[in-house]
Amino acid sequence: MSHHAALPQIMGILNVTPDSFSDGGRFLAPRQAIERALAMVEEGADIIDVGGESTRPGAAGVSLQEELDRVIPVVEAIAARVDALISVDTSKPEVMREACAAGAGMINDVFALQAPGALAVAAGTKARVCLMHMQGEPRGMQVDPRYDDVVAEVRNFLAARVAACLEAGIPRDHLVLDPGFGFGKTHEHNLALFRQLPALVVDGLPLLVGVSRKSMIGKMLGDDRPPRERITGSVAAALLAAQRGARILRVHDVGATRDALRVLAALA
Ligand code: 7PJ
Repeated sequence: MSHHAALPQIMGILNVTPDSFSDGGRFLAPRQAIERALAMVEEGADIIDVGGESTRPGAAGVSLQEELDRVIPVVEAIAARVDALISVDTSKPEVMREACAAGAGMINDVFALQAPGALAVAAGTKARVCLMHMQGEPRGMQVDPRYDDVVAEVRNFLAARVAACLEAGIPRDHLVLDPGFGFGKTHEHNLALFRQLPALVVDGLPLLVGVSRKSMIGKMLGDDRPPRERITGSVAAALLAAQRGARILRVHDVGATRDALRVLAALA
């Protein structure tokens, strides 16, 4: 047993947006969001990722006040009730600061702290930081993504963002890296990144993988079934990511993912 690598942590997705593609609107009210967070912790979530801005392809941005109003009450309420790590999925420095003050211990930023002021705000918290790669911005990112060498380019971007974080004073052991599946990538780009996951590790930093219910899973299943019918495929991909060294799995379906990881741990 002891020679086995530790199982990855499970990050449960808590959308507090009215327009999120996978469970749109269902968890908007704080009370429902809190119930959902408690249920995910019960199912085995180590981290709860609270997001108030949809980053689905084509999504429009949300105002600062709207995002604060969605996210902060939920972070506060969850922090008071569970000891899972609370992550805030945002690109706005003000939301990062307020969420951390309200009890978040992780900043999950699909823009990898590139917004003006984000590096300084993150450095001023004690939070872990997930740096994700995205080509372009959500509104147009899936129009015609192109790379010469997607693995090298994603890795180089992440390495540059690590350097920027260290320069800003964020401790190295707070950093997590993420190739950003589906963010400015074709299906072939996503497959190349997934197959070469270990090549994306920079300085031994942990990788987060988020493929849950995404269109890349839908494509592999050979039809255009809706996100809620991609659960089994998503769990299969999560298992493979775990075997390839992912340290955090960002998922909608916490209980199913936990069961699969337990089987993996027993049989690996
Ligand atoms: C990701 C994310 C991801 C990280 C979203 C969705 C789209 N954050 N936020 N990684 N995806 N770090 O959940 O399908 O892959 S929103």
